[in-house]
Amino acid sequence: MTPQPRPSDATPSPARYIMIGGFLGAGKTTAVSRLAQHLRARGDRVGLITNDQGSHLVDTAMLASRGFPVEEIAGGCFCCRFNSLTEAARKLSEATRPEVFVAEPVGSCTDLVATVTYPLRRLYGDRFTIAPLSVLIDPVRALRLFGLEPGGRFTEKVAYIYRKQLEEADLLVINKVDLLEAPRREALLRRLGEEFPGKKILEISAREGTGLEAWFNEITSGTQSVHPSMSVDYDVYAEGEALLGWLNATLRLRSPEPFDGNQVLRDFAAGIQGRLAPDGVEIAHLKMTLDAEDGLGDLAVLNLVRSDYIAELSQSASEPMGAAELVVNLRAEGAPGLLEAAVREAAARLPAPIQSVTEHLEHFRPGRPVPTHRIP
Ligand SMILES: Nc1nc2c(ncn2[C@@H]2O[C@H](COP(=O)(O)OP(=O)(O)O)[C@@H](O)[C@H]2O)c(=O)[nH]1
Ligand SMILES: [Mg+2]
Repeated sequence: MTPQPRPSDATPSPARYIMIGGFLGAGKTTAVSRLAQHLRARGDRVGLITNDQGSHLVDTAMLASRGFPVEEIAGGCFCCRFNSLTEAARKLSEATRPEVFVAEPVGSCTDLVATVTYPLRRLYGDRFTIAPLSVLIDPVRALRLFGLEPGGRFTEKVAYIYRKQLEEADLLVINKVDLLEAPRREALLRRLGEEFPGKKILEISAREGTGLEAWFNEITSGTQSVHPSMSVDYDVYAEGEALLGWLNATLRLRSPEPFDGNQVLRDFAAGIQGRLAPDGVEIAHLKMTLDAEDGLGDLAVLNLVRSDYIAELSQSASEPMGAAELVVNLRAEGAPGLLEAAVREAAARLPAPIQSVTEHLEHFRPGRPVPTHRIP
């Protein structure tokens, strides 16, 4: 008698692959977390894939702390480490067989359709259904980039990458609408409509949860339409990426007297900000966590997404701490050596009796992007 296949032996139906792009600080991780919660609540198994040029990531730790299966691809982008992406999906499949993968690419990457989603479809079309590519927009950053508002901005080659990200989007998703009054919102909508005619534009606040329903519908039910890939000048792209400095550091703080971790984190960010400002270094994203190693294991999380903005504590520690691990992820348009000096000076200025030891510090400029595959 021929054994009947059990349901688990049947060829699994393709998993959905959702990619949420957008420049550094646009709100990708916040949105990924929201989407993952939404999918889990409706009963889907989800697997998250994070990606960065460095290692020791705040994002991965934050998503994992919410109980989601996460694989991190460190040390290079999806497009240049395509096999690591499929390997990450395989590992997640082995562990939890996700029905939906949600991937967050590096915020300084573009050309993701030609180098990631088209190759995925061509090589693994039986395993993945590809959702439309969303590109998240920080509206204040965008208003400045389009010259609609004054304020600190990136130089031309970094702005080239930013525009290319928007150009290849299937869905332009203006995030952080809670920050904008109607006239600024309308000005940005008008400009995006002129620059990218016919493109679908959505408005959300990943933080407050507004507009998410309509967006989630698009990415959980639609599929990416196929059209010729956009043209990209890889010399300009590489030069733009190389203008960005990247720093990841882990410091261990100790104090014989308990200290206010939230204040220490704020002062540390202000120290970095103050040190970089005179050199005209535009901060793209500074993320820090302070993880208490005593007491309740409190965690404080800080974010800063522009040089002239105020650092925000998205999560506060509830008790004073005496020992903690400080993780710093800093991405800015400036020399990596300057970023290092700013972090070291902030550490040297920690108030007595706090002592710090730097356990890990890497700083670099991303190398030239060389995609594993590119489908024109
Ligand atoms: N005001 C506001 N801030 C947001 C929103 N979404 C994300 N942020 C903040 O933007 C900063 C960067 O968010 P993150 O998700 O880490 O961005 P990523 O670099 O694109 O992954 C954090 O301080 C977030 O709390 C939003 O809808 N409104
Ligand atoms: Mg992120």
